[in-house]
Amino acid sequence: MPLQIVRNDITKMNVDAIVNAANTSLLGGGGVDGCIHRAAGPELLEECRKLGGCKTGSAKMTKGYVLPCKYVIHAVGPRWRDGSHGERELLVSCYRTSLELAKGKKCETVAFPLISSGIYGYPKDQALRVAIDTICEFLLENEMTVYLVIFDKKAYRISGKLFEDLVEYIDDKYVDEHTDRYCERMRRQNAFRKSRFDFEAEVYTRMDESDAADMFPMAVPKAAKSLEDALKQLDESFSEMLLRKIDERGMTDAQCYRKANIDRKLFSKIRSNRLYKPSKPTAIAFAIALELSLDETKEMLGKAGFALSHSNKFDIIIEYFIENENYNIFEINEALFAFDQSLLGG
Ligand code: AR6
Repeated sequence: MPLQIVRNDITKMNVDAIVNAANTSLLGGGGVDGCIHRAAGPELLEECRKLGGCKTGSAKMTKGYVLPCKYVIHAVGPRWRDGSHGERELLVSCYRTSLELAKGKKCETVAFPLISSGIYGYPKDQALRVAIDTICEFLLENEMTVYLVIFDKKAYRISGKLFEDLVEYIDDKYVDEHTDRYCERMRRQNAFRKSRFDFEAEVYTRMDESDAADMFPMAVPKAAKSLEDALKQLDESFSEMLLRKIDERGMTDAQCYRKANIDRKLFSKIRSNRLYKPSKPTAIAFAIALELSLDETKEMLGKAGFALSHSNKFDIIIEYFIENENYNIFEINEALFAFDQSLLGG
């Protein structure tokens, strides 16, 4: 999954490069900068001394020393004043410069903290949006896995309005379903019908065939086809539907898997195996990338053996976004994260 949002201490990340939220002196400080210097050992500071500082909005690279990563990219984010002093442009430039430096060293995996969102006071929701937008823009053109490391969960807050809408939507669909007496009655009736049918089928197998057919017509097995016949009637598979939809949408494969936040290797596996069974989040990620309607999404999920139900928040959140024609996978992931659900992607 090219962009992953994780909760961790960035110094523990096993990646090619981590990014430090540094200051213009590059000589260390508090926050994540202090953590990185402590974990990397004194040689990091020695190398930093030779760099001659760094401008706000830019970044410089050193080795990782005792850290598990090969490189540390020291990016200098802007201090937040009121948002009208070029803060956004400077923050965008931090992410872009860091990503270009990582690319120059052929890094395949890079981890970022939420630059400027601590001591420098950039509002966390806005810092997060800048980070996601800038990283995604880069990933549309480049193969790399980028981790956005969120230290405290409060940083990962979807906008108040979206949060409220989602709570309402979940209340409507989920809470109702879980408290509605009618639904509960139907569930029990279905369970009863099923157990009665299982019982009849069990008796049927133990009785003489003609007697049993008279007594329990429901339990009579359907005429069996040969296995070969049955296999010839295989429906379009998930992989086939995915490729068909990509063509219908006039997308390239790369446009689709990048938009789905799925890595190329996983896409190739799906492409080359018509019976490949993806995970549910992967299947949904493709449905979102293809901007499928709710019915088409259900059809595509069905081909991978999944369904959308109102019995869990994950499904309801997905349905909410599709119904509102919001196919931004990163916004969906923000919402899923806020409700403690697993995220979309590979
Ligand atoms: N791993 C991941 N994220 C972390 C960690 C960690 N170990 N520690 C803190 N964060 P900040 P800034 C998060 O203050 O706002 C320094 O003194 C933290 O929760 O480290 O860019 C520099 O020398 C926050 O969301 O960086 C500069 O003077 C994010 O990292 C100044 O602070 C960034 O918080 C830079 O301030």
